[in-house]
Formats: sequence, C-alpha cells, structure tokens
Amino acid sequence: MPRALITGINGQDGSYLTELLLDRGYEVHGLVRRVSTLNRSRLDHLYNNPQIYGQRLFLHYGDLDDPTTLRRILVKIEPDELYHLAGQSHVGLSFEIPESTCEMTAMGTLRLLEIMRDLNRPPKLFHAASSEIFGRPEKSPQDELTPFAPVSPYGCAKAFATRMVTIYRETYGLFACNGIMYNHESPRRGENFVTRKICHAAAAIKLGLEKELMLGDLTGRRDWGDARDYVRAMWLTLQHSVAEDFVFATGQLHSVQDVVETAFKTMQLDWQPYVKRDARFIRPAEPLQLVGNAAKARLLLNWEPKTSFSQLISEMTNLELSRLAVQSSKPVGA
Ligand code: G4F
Repeated sequence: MPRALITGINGQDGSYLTELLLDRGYEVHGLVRRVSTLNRSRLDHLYNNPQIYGQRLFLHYGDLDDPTTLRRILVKIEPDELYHLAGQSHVGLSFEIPESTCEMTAMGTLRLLEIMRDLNRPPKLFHAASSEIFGRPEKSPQDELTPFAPVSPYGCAKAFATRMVTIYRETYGLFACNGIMYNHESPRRGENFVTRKICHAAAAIKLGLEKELMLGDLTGRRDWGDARDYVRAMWLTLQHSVAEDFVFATGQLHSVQDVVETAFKTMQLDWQPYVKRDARFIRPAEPLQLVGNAAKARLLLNWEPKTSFSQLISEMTNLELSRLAVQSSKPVGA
C-alpha cells in the first residue's frame, strides 16, 4: 500500500487530497498543528469512520517551525509521497503578519527540504506553489518559465520556497516538484477567501439572514478553478516519471464582480443593492493579470480542469444555501 504524508491536511486541498489518495488505495498520514481550538471539520466524515481513521488514515501533531518533530514523523512514517500544502495562505493577511507568513511558508518549506536531504529514502515531494510568485508578470498567460515578480509578502515567501524546491532537486537529486497553482475554490474554501465569502453572503441574504456584503476591490481579476481538479493535478505530478514543475490553471480570467454577479444570479437576486465597498478589504498591492498557461500539464500529465467558473460558483452558492437553511432551522442551542 503506497503511503503519503500531507502537511496542511485540514485545509480545503488537504481534505480533498486525502479522499483522492484513500480512493486510490493509499495509507494517508496528516500533519496537524497543535492549537487550542480543534479544527478538523473538513475531515470529520473520515475521522469518525472507524473503517478509515486508525486503519488507513492517521493524524500526527507537528508544525513547520518544529523540525525535530517533523523529522521524527518523517523517519517513523517513511512516506513514499509527501504533499506539502501547509502555510499561511491568505495574501491580504500576509501584509499584516509578514514575519510569521515567511516563517511558515518560506522557512517551513526549507526545513522540510533539509530533513528530506538527510533521509535514506526521501519521499517524492509535491510543493503547492502559487501564482502569487508572478505578482506583476512580464507576460500573460504565465508558464513554468515566467520570471518571478511577487508583490505581497505571501508571494515573496512562496517564491523563496518554490526556488528552494528547484535548487534541492537540481543540487541533491531529490524528486521534488512545484505545482504552480492558480486560485482554486470549492464549497470547502475558507470563509475569508473572496469566493466563499460572496457565495455565503448571497445565500444568507436570500434567506434573510444577512443584509449586505462588504467587499474590497471588485475589479481584481483571477484565474479561478475547482480545487478538486487541482488535487488531482498534485497526485498526477508525483506519478510522472520525471520530477518537474507544472503550472495548473484554467487560462480564464474573471473579476471579483463576475463572482458576485454569478452568485447573486444563482440566488435570483440583483447584487447591486446589497454589495458595499469596505476599505479594510483593499490590499496595499494587488497582482496584475495572473492567468496561467497549463499546456505543459495538459501534454505531459493529461491534466485538464473539468469544472467551469459559473458551474463552480453556482455549486458553492447552492450548497451554502442548503447549509444555512439547515442551520437556521435548528432551534437555538441545538
Ligand atoms: O480570495 P482571495 O483572498 O485570493 P488571493 O489573494 O488571490 O489568494 C488565493 O489564491 C492564490 C493563488 O492560488 C493562493 F496562493 C493564495 O493562497 C489564496 O488561495 O482574493 C481574491 C481577490 C483579490 O483581488 C482581493 O483583493 O479578491 C479581492 N477581494 C475583494 N474583496 C477580496 C475581498 N478578497 C478577500 N479575501 N476578501 C474580500 O473582502
């Protein structure tokens, strides 16, 4: 049975990747941060299944700033594949907490690489790199050869980590790959990312639970795909015979306003009376024209995104509606 270790297993991508690997017959281990509030909600359905948890799925406490524990876990588990997804992933927040963002996202990755370098049988490594490394790029769409030009502390930390993965591959012969992931969303997206925030608000307004939606820049444009397509890309990257970097993107740009229009249309609402601007959500710097060219992934991995932008936003909004409808029908305290 192949064995995988996932850092960031509790996140959107970590939870979908866990399901994909379990379906493919893997034994899955996950690294979870020891924090005071338990955050396992995306894995609850697996954690509460005695056929799975403790049989083929195992969680281990550990953190990216604790190399001794990381090393112990890697030596004990001896994974065949390591999917490194953990880190502070909110771009706006990285302007508020740049040092801890770099500590986790940049130095955390370097620590993993340093440990891997000493292992007798290092696992194959997938590093979740980000389109934010391109910031304000020289060309659009971007591909694997586009120079890095980050404009946020998060993008800069990811650029460092991405380059380190390449350096360790080339210098020490590790099977280490970067997947340069453009934005990818799903019903499991964190609530402080713009798609989920919008879909939630449209559904809550429809049900009369909320009255307005406060947003920053509506003109910001992104290449938005479905997280379930992107975790498949992660797995395919490590099944390829050669360790290489890949861009994963849809190649389509949409604005924040497009997300708003699609979500409110799904709820049969006119968005304009409800959406308000709030300067707190405007960032000190925004990337420009981040849109990816995934031709290499299409050619070598046969990877293609399957879900369209409007399908994704509609699905997220409808699921939010069902979730809120159930919650709001429960009596208080239930
Ligand atoms: O949803 P966002 O916060 O995603 P962002 O900044 O593009 O970052 C995401 O994608 C990256 C690329 O894959 C990842 F590396 C990163 O970890 C993360 O997953 O913001 C999208 C856009 C931005 O232009 C932002 O300024 O939405 C704009 N926006 C407008 N109002 C807002 C809001 N973003 C947030 N989070 N909240 C708002 O109220």
